Amino acid sequence: MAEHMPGWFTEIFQDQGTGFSLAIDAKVHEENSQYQHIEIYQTKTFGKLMVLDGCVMLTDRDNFLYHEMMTHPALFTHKAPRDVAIIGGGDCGTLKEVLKHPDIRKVTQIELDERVTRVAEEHFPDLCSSNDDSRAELLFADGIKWISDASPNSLDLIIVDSTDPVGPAEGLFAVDFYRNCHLALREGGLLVQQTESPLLHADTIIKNVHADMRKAGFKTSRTLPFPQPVYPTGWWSCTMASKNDNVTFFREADAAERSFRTRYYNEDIHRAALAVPEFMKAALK
Ligand code: AAT
Repeated sequence: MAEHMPGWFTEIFQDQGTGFSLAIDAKVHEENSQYQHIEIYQTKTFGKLMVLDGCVMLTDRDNFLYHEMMTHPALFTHKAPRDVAIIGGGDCGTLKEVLKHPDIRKVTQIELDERVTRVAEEHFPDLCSSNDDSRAELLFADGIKWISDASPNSLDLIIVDSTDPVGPAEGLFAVDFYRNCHLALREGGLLVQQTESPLLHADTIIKNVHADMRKAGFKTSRTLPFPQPVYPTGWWSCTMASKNDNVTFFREADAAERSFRTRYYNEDIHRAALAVPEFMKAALK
């Protein structure tokens, strides 16, 4: 949903009876790509804002919360991650966080819409600052198809940094997709996916994601909540599943001694994010 009051960008969540607004200075870019309507705004207090089909994707100010939680918990849960695939994530913020881990050998990003990446390169240069890393490969294709063609036992971690489960991202929230991920992962492999708002979606999307991941053969799964002020309810989640290990154990000492800077993630945040609120326990029973 577009602007309502002059000088403000507002996203209305019609079904939930809520909305989120940011004061803006100007719309600095707008285009219709082959796949979606892309807008960039200069906000007054959150830096730049990217909007796809009327839905907030990210801002300069708070994207570190999401991108750090989509990456570091999984990377410190896996015993020795080397080869990573990111599905979606065209703004390259997830890619940048993964590449902070020195032992990563290769990261393949499969984004549907090349224009998202090109626009991010121009307006979010900081997020794209690792795109030239020799370990990164940027592909522009449908992640659902890509994973169905991936070699078995070729990946340690798959990160699904996609839009909401409608349109092109719908098939990323499906048991067939998870089966293909399971096949592409090596022993000890992990899948992590953005899974919407715990408050709004525990009984629906999140519950189904767990059931479908288990159906596809994943042994354990856990939803980690984290704050994300610009997404509906301001409270978001990722769900992590393991091919054969317990996702609630992680390399705590390595997380504590990490060789790179983070702004949200640390070993205490990781431990805290593994705690399951009572209503989530009830929803996932
Ligand atoms: N890093 C936070 C931003 C995103 S954008 C998600 C990306 O997923 C978009 O660029 C979109 O083009 C891409 N995408 C959607 N479907 C597919 C697909 N099938 N294959 C590959 N890429 C895809 C996440 C925002 C979360 C929104 C929360 N409300």
